[in-house]
Order: sequence, then C-alpha cells, then structure tokens
Amino acid sequence: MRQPSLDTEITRLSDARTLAPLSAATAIAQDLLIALRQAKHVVVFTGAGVSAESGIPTFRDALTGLWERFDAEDLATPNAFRKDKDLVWGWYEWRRMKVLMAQPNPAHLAIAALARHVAKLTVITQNVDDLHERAGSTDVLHLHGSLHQPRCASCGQAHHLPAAIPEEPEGGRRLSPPVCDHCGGPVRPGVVWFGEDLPARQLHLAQQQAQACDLFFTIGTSGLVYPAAHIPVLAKQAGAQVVQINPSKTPLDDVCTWSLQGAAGTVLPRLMESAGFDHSA
Ligand code: BJW
Ligand code: ZN
Repeated sequence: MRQPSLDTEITRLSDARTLAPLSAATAIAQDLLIALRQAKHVVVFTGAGVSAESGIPTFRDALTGLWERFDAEDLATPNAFRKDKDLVWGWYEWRRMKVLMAQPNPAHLAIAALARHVAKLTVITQNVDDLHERAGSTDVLHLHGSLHQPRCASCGQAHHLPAAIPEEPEGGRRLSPPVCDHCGGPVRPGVVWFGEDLPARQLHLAQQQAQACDLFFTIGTSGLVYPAAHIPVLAKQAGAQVVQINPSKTPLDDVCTWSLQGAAGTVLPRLMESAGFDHSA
C-alpha cells in the first residue's frame, strides 16, 4: 500500500532510462534485498549526512552546511591554525560541544543493528563525531580523525580533555588551546585538515575492506573530498555492488547499482524492515 508521507524514491540506476522510480513504500528493489540478505561482507561508508538528523551540520548542504557560514580556509587547514590558534580551537570546541550534546539517530542505530545480520560489517566514516560508536558500532575506521582526540601540534602527544561538556556560544568564540603536558606546545583538534594526509593505517584498511566486500553502502556523503571519495570507486572496481543513500544526487551516482533517494534516518530503517532485519537497539 502507498504511504504518501514517504518521499523516498528508489531507482535501480541501470533501469533508470526505462523505468519510473519506484516509491519505497511500494517496493524496495527486490534484487537489492536479495543482495543484502546474501551479502557476506558489507561495508558502510558514511559522511556528514548520516549525522545531520542528530543535529550535526553537514559541510556543503545549501543553507545549513558549515561552509555556507564559515570559511574552510580560515578554520580547516594547518595554515589557519598557524595563523590564528584561538579562532580555530574555539570553533572546534563549539563543534565538539554540539556532538557531545547530540544523540545517535535511526541511521546510526540501523547501521549498528545491521552488523547483527551479516557475517561481516565494516564501518568507514569521514565523520569526526563518535555517533556510530555511541549507536553500538565497533571498530569504526575514522578517515578524517576525531573531535574527541586532540593532540599536541608540536610533538603529537595525545591530550586528554575534561569529561564535562564545554559551554560554547553558537559559532564558537576565540579560545586559547590547552598546552601539551609533555612539551608545552599548543594542542590542536585531532581532525584531518585540507592538505593533510589521512591516517595511513585507517586509509589502508578502508581501501582493503572496500576491495574485499560484496556490498558497499555510501551514505550521506557528497563524494567530493579525496582520497575518501575514491573508496566507493575501488569497491565497484573490485566487483562490489554499490548502494547510495542520499537525498541529493552526487558524483558517486555513476558507480551505484542502486540509489535510494532520501534521508538516511528514514531509508535505512525501512530497508532493514524490508529485508526482514530487526533494527531495534
Ligand atoms: C544526507 C542527509 C540525510 C544531508 N541523510 N544524507 C583536486 C582533486 C582531488 C583532490 C584535491 C584537489 N584539490 C585538493 C585536493 C585534496 C583535498 C580535496 O579533496 N579537496 C576537494 C574539496 C577538492 N583533500 C585533502 O586535502 C585531503 N588530504 C589529502 O588529499 O592529502 C594529500 C595532499 C597533500 C597536500 C596537498 C594536496 C593533497 C584531506 C581532506 C580532509 C577533509 N577534512 C574535512 C574537515 C574535517 C575536520 C572538520 O570536521 O572540520 O572533512 S572537510 C569535510 O569534508 C570533512 C568531511 O569529512 C569531508 C567530506 O564531507 P561529507 O561528509 O561528504 O559532507 P558534505 O557536507 O560534503 O555532504 C553531505 C552529504 O550528505 C550531501 O550529499 C547531502 O545531500 C547529504 N545529506 N542530509 C543522508 N539526512
Ligand atoms: Zn607536545
């Protein structure tokens, strides 16, 4: 039966020229459900869109994305930190506060639940929050670091932040970074800025897992930032079928077998239900 409230559309891209998109309420593509039920190794690759429904802003969405309001050049490069440490540290403390106040949403929970239904599931995220872990996913590969693991900018020693949630104004404020216990250098956010290498081990494992899986989900990412954006392509080239979940089109459309247009927090639970998988916490 049709449920008009669901605006999700599911299109098998190979059929897109000849078939109108099917409403998700009418039918989730049967061949996708079969692929999901039969998959031996599933990789879930996520971007900021997965945390959007937890109230964490994405980067590039029109009106709501961080880069609409803030200049990445001033905040998310090594040069920005060299130039104005207080501006950068204060902005990231505001971001960290937002994450600490947020809760995992149905998309994070469905991904964690999916691990109970497939022989092997690997989560690869570009996100710097810990919402996958708080939803119950384990061994998450973080390609762009973490807001929760700051380190010394001089000697690299990990810095432990107080457990309390910081109280920061909307958009952040100028705030001096803590100093390193070991060498007295400035502490920096533990994220990967533009022009910096991704953590080598995490990137290597992510590429390896992508090339070993049979079903690869790319969820809530614009697919614009490299080298992460190449990972779905590697999966496809190695023979995996690729599923995209995103309300918008992305450059990754071309590598996808199925594109599920909609919010991850709606589409993923529906997909789980259609496959007969329990997705309660
Ligand atoms: C929903 C939804 C819902 C909404 N449900 N979906 C030219 C060619 C190739 C590469 C380069 C190039 N020029 C420069 C580069 C390199 C550069 C790069 O890729 N730049 C591009 C922008 C062009 N890459 C790098 O610099 C990387 N390092 C590197 O390459 O090292 C080698 C090197 C060294 C020296 C010189 C050059 C190269 C490092 C990249 C680090 C990225 N860092 C950031 C910030 C992290 C810290 C922080 O949080 O502040 O990582 S940038 C930002 O983008 C963040 C994200 O992880 C990353 C990806 O964004 P994501 O997750 O895709 O978010 P959005 O906002 O883009 O998209 C959200 C999506 O969700 C949208 O599609 C929505 O539709 C969707 N959505 N709601 C499902 N409810
Ligand atoms: Zn140090």
